Amino acid sequence: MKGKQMENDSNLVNDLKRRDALMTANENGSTDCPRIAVVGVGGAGCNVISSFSGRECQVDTIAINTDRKALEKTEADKKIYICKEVLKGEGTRGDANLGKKCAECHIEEIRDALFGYEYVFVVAGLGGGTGSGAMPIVIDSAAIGGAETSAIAIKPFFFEGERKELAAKAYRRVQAVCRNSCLVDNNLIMSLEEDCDLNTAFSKVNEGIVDHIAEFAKSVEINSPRKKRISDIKPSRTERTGIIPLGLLVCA
Ligand SMILES: Nc1nc2c(ncn2[C@@H]2O[C@H](COP(=O)(O)OP(=O)(O)OP(=O)(O)O)[C@@H](O)[C@H]2O)c(=O)[nH]1
Ligand SMILES: [Mg+2]
Repeated sequence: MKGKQMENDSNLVNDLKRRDALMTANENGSTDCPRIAVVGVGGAGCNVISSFSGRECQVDTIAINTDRKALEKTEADKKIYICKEVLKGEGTRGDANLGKKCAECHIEEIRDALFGYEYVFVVAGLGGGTGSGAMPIVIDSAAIGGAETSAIAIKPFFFEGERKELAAKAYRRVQAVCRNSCLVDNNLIMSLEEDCDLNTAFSKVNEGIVDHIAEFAKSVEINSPRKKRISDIKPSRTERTGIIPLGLLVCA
């Protein structure tokens, strides 16, 4: 009981420290505009984050992974390696419990990175271990820091076997912590694009996600300081330009 009390006290002290840091930032005038972060979790999430590189988009990108090499290759404003105490840097090899444990071990680092954002998008591929296990923890951390959160979860291909069931379970855990969640189905790209190899399919889906978030960031910039809601931008299904609109890839 005493231990629990000490843990609560220490969480409170950390929250107060974060709030102080945020107020100092505000006094310096550095957070005038609503701040948006996009967090990629696991391999697919980090690939989406790299796809922001070179795009005119007013967001901070944060990559979180248990796979050291994949994280090194990711292009992001901030990287959080969540494997130090639990694994050896090679990912979880499909174990969502390990993915969850890794995120919990680094919860303070994740909360600090997400504190003070108005909007946080969390993106991950489901069916593996890191994204499936860590995504709900990351969403929760962003919400604790005061952000409105949106989850963009990627559903694996039909041919990926048991990953489909793991992904379905993981998505239920995501929905339990995030009202604004959508499931982007990798399979749908195959019905829209003929002769699409795996890497092309991945990058088209990833670009669709980047476009969707960029559209939101732009509308926040235009409407600022009037408060926008993430739920105002439903993935659109109508237009079809060079890149596939996210709405065409979202399943129920
Ligand atoms: N759209 C898209 N989907 C991807 C990409 N990479 C992987 N996926 C999908 O995401 C699912 C999860 O894979 P990863 O993200 O690599 O898994 P992880 O979260 O890193 O998990 P572990 O490596 O097992 O710890 C896969 O089954 C693929 O269907 C990508 O770049 N784009
Ligand atoms: Mg991985």
